[in-house]
Amino acid sequence: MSFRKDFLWGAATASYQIEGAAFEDGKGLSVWDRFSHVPGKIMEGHTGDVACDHYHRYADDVRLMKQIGLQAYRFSLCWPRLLPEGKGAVNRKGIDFYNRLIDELLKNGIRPFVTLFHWDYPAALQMQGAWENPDSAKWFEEYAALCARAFGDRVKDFITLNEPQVFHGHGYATGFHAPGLKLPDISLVPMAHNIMKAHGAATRALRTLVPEVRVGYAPCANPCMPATTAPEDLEAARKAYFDVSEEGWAFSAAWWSDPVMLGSYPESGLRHLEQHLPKGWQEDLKLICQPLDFYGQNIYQGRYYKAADNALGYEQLPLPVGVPKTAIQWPITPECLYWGPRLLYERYKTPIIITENGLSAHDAVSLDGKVHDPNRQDFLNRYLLAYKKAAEDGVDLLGYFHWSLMDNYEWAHGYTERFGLIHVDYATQQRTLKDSAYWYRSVIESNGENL
Ligand code: IFM
Repeated sequence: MSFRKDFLWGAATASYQIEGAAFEDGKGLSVWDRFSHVPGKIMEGHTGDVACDHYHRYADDVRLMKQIGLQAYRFSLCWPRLLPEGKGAVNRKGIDFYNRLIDELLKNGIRPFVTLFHWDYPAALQMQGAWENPDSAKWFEEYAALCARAFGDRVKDFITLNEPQVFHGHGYATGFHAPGLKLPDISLVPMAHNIMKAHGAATRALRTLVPEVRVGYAPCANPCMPATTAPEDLEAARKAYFDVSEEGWAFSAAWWSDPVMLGSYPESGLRHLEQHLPKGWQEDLKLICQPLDFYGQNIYQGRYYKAADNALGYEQLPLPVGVPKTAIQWPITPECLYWGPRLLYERYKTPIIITENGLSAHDAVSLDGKVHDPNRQDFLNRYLLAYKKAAEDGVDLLGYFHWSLMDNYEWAHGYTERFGLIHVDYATQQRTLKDSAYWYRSVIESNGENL
């Protein structure tokens, strides 16, 4: 067995990273509109005010997607573009923009996958405590219902949240991302709980309002991989992947997925964190754990583990000296696209879609006018081979979304990292398909047989 016949090949983006038009057509402010303007927060002081100007160039961008042969396109909606205050009055021009984009995609035979939230939280709701507010799940549910009513006649694939670990962890614990706060666990734990309630409430709304909807969730967490083929090392990797420690809980896999997928918090985490959960948290698990059609997962890198004679029963191995790295310094570990899906499928028993995977490189347009990125092609080839092996070993894989369709605003790194299949010259907004985009097209055409 290889990739299934109806396997979906796509690429992904997110609103703040590409849209621009930050202050146009009635859009409200997001926490990123504010944070990116705070001196010292973002490399070289870059902001997403203009980004890739996709808001105005969406039709050209869909043409490029078509040229790459994409079957699906994953993008996110900017919540305050639709609801400038986060709730209440709707911005018609925001709805119109996404309608134009969705129609253009469908006209070109590209299936839209809509992410409701990829980090550009309404600034107006931030002023009311954001995810710490007990009403936050209700606000998100109302927003999801608006999106369902506006787009659900044509969009059937929805993802509730992108990488809750990162917008919660970097937004509210390390302060590296918007809104830039550093809160203690007594605030962070109930906030994470509310975020998962929001996921559940939005899923319920989508199911009620969109006939034949398919709903997924897109968390992340670096897979733990066994260092050898010994069964005890496999068990060590499994345990390391799903254990939740007191220090590492906010970026862990299981704290953010067990409640959503299994309807329970992992015991290893409860030992340290139950004290901070809101009263009646057990009751909320019913709302949090809604049936899902697919389990999305963003995977870029993994770490090796072996069995150890210590309290945990495992230990992490250092990566080899000189391990290849991407421009952003993430190690290249292709096997994570085998072990991640395999161990997640074993635990959650839900079909998997890789909702993000890719690499940053410091790509440039060469004298011949092309963008030569053999490193991206090699990275993709290796990772996709590992992913294919997971399919061959029985993991139910529905699709793959490359991160990203085009170079874009890499959050605190500004425009200094390039993750795209399409090169963007930010001064002129000129797009150039990279060599890897043409190669990805051949992967799509052969459904991965040319890997
Ligand atoms: O650019 C981000 C994306 O927004 C979320 N996942 C990781 C990508 C690369 O850092």
